[in-house]
Amino acid sequence: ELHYPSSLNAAVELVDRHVEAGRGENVAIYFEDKSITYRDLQMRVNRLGNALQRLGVEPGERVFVRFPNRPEYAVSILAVQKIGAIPVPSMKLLQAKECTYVIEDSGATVALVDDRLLEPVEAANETFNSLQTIIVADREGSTHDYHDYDDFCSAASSQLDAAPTCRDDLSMLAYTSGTTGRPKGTIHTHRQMLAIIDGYARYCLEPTADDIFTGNPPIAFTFGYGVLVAFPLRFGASTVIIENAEPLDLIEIIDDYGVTVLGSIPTAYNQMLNEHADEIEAADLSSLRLGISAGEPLSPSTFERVKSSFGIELLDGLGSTEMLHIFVSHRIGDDIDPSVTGYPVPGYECMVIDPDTGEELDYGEAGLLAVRGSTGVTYWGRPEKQEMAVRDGWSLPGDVFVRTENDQLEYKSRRDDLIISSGYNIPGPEVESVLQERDEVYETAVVGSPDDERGTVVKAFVVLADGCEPSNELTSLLQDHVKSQIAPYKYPRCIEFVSELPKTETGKIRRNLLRERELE
Ligand code: 3SK
Repeated sequence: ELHYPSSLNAAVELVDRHVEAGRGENVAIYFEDKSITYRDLQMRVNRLGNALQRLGVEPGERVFVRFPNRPEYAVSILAVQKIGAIPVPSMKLLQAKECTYVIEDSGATVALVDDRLLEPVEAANETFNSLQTIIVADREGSTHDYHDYDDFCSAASSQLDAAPTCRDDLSMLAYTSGTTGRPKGTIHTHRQMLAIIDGYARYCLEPTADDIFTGNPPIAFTFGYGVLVAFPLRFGASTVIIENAEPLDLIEIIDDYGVTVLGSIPTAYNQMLNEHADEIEAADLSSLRLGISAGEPLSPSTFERVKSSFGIELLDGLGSTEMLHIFVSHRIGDDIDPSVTGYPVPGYECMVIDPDTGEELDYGEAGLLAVRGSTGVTYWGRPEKQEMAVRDGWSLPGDVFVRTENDQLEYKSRRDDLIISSGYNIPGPEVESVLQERDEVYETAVVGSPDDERGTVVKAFVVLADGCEPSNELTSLLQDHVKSQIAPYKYPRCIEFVSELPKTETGKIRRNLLRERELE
């Protein structure tokens, strides 16, 4: 169990501690051609924190934060935390309707926004007028009547004492990406912000101050916040933040900066492998010591291909916005079996339970994962969701798992992605992972589709790799491949070739949309 003093502020632990310890001149953030040291970062955080306090922002007040991946994102979150207020990170692709919902639901009174992402915030404010102040970082010299981020900060002092926050005070209100239905606000305390680092990152990644992190998940996604901001800063390491990073940019950045830890989602690893094999071959990637994959299940074939092309093992992580970060993973140095996700991270316990009775199931039996430990699901103002998500102190993230004989956890599917066909329980992602083994398959999503005879059949949506054309022969070949690799009743009776799959901004496949389409 992790212990923290009752007086605790996450921003102080991530930034000020390094300056106090004489590490102020070390680089915290690389961005474009700039190197931001820990001392620079502290001054930026302090200026913004002072400016917000001067504006009247009080501890506990919510501040909506909306940037692409840029240093302002990290500075804004840390400054809001340092004054005891609560950042509400926004994904950059949220449109007016979603911004309106999040701003209204969170009760945010102030917004810190990049000018290119301003429009939906203005539209939201026309509807509710709940934001008293909007502060805009001008990147394209646009004209507007709001506070200018740079002027707002530069007029303020670079000395700031942190608010006297306690470990259980709220320090982030993060919204789920809404794969199913409306996004839900999830709350996290200063203690939890540090516990994900001191549990997962410290033990599974073994970071040091010499590490250089990079990746392309949005900082608004708690996975990205951890990998690109919280983890490197906690260990006095550096992070390379890249705006709108394409998979090719990641390869170049690893080579240019000597990146040691890469964090991304399976789709981006597959894109690097499928579209940039030559660039991977030509680049010097020898600095990399490990990769983290989360957001979607990692297929064993992607694990193996990354191992042979990049020379690193990917640590697959099961996490969620509700739980703040990863709570099941392997550790660096484990003898990794890529068909399982790993062990509960230090600080967590997991059980696999019968969804109806809540009884713990035996090894080898598929059931709902229940988890408790350093973080847990707490929704912001959604008592009906809260009641379903937590049972007797155990959080139920909604994933179906099997516990193996050596106590590892093997992912089967999301509870909603379990297909019940002719009395069989078929995890859609398991079929996806087998289809993915074929070179013809670029990406796939497997869902249940209504069928007069069987009630539901397994249906695969397949995006083909470049140069492959849909045909009946290819359909049979893919079906036969599945039959030869797993129980034949799991094979997709129906395959539809599509040009792309619907995804959330965090890269999660929106299987619910595909399911709904099948029901129409
Ligand atoms: O949603 C996820 O998949 C996730 C994974 C790791 C860390 C954080 C999150 C939200």
